[in-house]
Amino acid sequence: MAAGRMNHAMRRVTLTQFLIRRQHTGKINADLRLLIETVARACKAISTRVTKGALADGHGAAGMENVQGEAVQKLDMLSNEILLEANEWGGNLAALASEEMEMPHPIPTQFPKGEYLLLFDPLDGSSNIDVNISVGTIFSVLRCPKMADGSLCEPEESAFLQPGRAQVAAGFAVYGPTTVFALTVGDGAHGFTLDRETFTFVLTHPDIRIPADTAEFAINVSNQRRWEPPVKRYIDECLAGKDGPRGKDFNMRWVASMVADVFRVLSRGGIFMYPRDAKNTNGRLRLMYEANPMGFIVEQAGGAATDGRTRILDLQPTGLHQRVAVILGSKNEVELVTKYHR
Ligand code: AFP
Repeated sequence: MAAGRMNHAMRRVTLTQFLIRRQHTGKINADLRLLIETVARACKAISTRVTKGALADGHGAAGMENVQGEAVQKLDMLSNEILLEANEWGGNLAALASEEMEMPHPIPTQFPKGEYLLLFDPLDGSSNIDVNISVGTIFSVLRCPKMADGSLCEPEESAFLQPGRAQVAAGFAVYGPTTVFALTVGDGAHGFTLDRETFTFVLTHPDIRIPADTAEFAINVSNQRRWEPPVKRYIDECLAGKDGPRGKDFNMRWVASMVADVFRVLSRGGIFMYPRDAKNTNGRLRLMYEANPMGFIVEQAGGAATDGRTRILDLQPTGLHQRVAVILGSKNEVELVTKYHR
């Protein structure tokens, strides 16, 4: 080995190298590789703005509401703009959809269109921005349906309403003490940490595996009085600890940023729950750009994701912004909660 050169095994793998390898093996094509790299580059730009915090004019409300009727944070809108501007000219998308936009965003006529549909929550966990708690970006990639003659269908809302199992790629960035980009293209789940010296994403969490069992649950307990019986039973048993039916003590975490809670589950196991309840009768989280991408990456890491009764990825969407109950993480725990629902 030439003096001073790291051997191949020691050299760090960048996101680009990771994606080029999968293009060479035919797992992904050039358009999908470009799409993922473009989303990752947009996440770096968002990370830079999030890290500036109150030093830039990024904090506080933007003085408007989004389709969910939620007060939009300035960073929400900025993150949405960053993702739109990064992705609309590449020639690989038929349209984009975002939590921040009621209808799909068509590709401007001056740009070529491609076969993919990109959906995202540009800044998830917005209520945590001003208090310096991790937030993130979640994305999902579908193929645009085609007509009988092979031409792309009009990329209106109905083109997006595909079950999560149709996703070709999904992932998220979590802007925390480090910025991590978690990704699946259908052959496992992998994490990349942003090296701020070279400003490149480096593979740090190859082939993530979620332990099938856990002693850690994540739920917003302030909703307890509104939960359905199966959820009440499951959490009560966790709280009963080693003297109860589970025979072991449980720990609790709730960051109120799905990206942070899910990355913890990917990293050390756990069960994350935002069930339907008397107030959130369809759950709080959005199916198309939160539950589906998270469900895909969690399943690819050996975990499970249901709405309490049905596999998330098998749900047939009826609306771009529809909400859904989410129970995901360590397979054996998710199966126990799902059994209680049955
Ligand atoms: P915001 O983006 O409005 O902060 O909501 C974040 C979120 O969609 C998800 O990231 C969290 O898991 C969940 O909502 C937190 O909900 P609660 O604030 O009800 O705990």
